[in-house]
Amino acid sequence: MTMSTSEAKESSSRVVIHHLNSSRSQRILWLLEELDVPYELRKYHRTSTNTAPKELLDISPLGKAPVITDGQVTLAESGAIIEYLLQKYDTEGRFSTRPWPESESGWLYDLYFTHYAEGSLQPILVRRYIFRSVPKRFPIFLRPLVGWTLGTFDKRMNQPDLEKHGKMIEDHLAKVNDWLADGEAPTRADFMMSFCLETLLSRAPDVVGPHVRAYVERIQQRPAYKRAVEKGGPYAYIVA
Ligand SMILES: N[C@@H](CCC(=O)N[C@@H](CS)C(=O)NCC(=O)O)C(=O)O
Repeated sequence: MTMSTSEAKESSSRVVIHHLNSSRSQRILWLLEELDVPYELRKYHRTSTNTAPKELLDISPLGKAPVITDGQVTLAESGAIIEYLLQKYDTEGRFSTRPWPESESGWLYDLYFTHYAEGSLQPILVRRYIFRSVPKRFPIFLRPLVGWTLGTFDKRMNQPDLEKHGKMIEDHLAKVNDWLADGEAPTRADFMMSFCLETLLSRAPDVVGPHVRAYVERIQQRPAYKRAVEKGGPYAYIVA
């Protein structure tokens, strides 16, 4: 799956991003545009059931997006990809926080939100998506019953969680400058959280406060982000 860092640094490769429409790989496209490194974009389209096409299984064993290749490196998992690209290509540290303990709070915010994105927030959003989409897979006469049952679970399980998460992120964004780590440029936490907050806006707009909305708009207004959308193709989570 991977190779050693020294081998990776030595290879004079070109990054290939395997991009699935309206997916987490938008994060990676945005980062690549910000980094301004040459890359090759390979596009994949979701199937009629919204899953990834089988071709992605030829790239990595789980068949999910995003995946990158860079010389002999093949790497999946958006958090890992973001760390890898920053480590290798952000040589001036434009998208890094100052390290601990020089910048105690920014570093900790960056650490926290980087892991929180896929570890805590996105699973609830996926759960909500599943609860809402599963009824459509049932025979038409069963849909109202399944829809009502899952809707009840969604209200009891997901809604209270989403309200707490929405408030926590809103409170955080209200006290920092433009970016989660309180710096002047986005950091890995912002690249990770971008997709989560775009999907939060789409799936739970009632829990989204004004700072979160402004933050998503700020991301989507960035020239690099706009280029990423232009190149990546239609993206379901544009708000700005
Ligand atoms: N935690 C992984 C999640 C990867 C993932 O589930 N990707 C979705 C796209 S947002 C996917 O490939 N879905 C299609 C499928 O499951 O078939 C990451 O952050 O990269």
